[in-house]
Amino acid sequence: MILNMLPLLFPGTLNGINGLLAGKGARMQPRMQVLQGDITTLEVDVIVNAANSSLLGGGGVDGAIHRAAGPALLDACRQVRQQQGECPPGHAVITAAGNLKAKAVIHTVGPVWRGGEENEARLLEDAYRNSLLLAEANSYTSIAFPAISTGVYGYPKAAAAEIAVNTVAAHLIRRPQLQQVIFVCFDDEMTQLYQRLLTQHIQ
Ligand code: AR6
Repeated sequence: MILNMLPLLFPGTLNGINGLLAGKGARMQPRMQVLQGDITTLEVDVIVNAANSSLLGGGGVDGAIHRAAGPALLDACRQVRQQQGECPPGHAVITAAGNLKAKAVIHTVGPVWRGGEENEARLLEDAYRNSLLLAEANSYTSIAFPAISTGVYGYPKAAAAEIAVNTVAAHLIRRPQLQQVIFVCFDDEMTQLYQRLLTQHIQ
């Protein structure tokens, strides 16, 4: 269940405003939004899974997505594994979504936090960017992200949120296809971090 909806503008610069709004005139909507709740309940084209390289499930949001999607999702992940092997950090793959309301699941692997000197920031950016590109390549227009790497993988929350917002904003300004990108936060702390980041960019 979505606990709280906090749509926020993130124009960045004046030139960026048109790049970060969907629709025209009075109907313009922010293309980036923050929601607090369970990502598995969302009715968007794509939900992103914070997976591990095996693609065969795990705990956290990965476990929740597999539970909600049912065994068809694991079967689909196994097929991807057979075809292309493990998914390295920063990469992304797409599958059908089983019983979820979403049409597809993009499984991306964030970096394990090892103190910040092991290319973690670049890998986290890659995870967001490759997920966006894969959604576009499959003609989808809406996508929801969890806060990749900020649970079991231990990435500091504030730094991860900044990378998430900056990477998505830079992408959307250049590319018109994705009309809605939702950052789904599971707890109050993460929600406030995203809210603050988006609000700062409005000023
Ligand atoms: N909806 C939205 N966000 C959620 C949900 C949910 N249902 N459940 C948890 N979160 P994590 P990681 C948030 O640990 O750090 C798995 O075992 C959570 O509060 O799921 O990338 C994989 O198989 C946190 O902010 O992912 C990998 O082995 C965020 O999702 C490993 O964990 C990510 O936490 C990946 O670790």
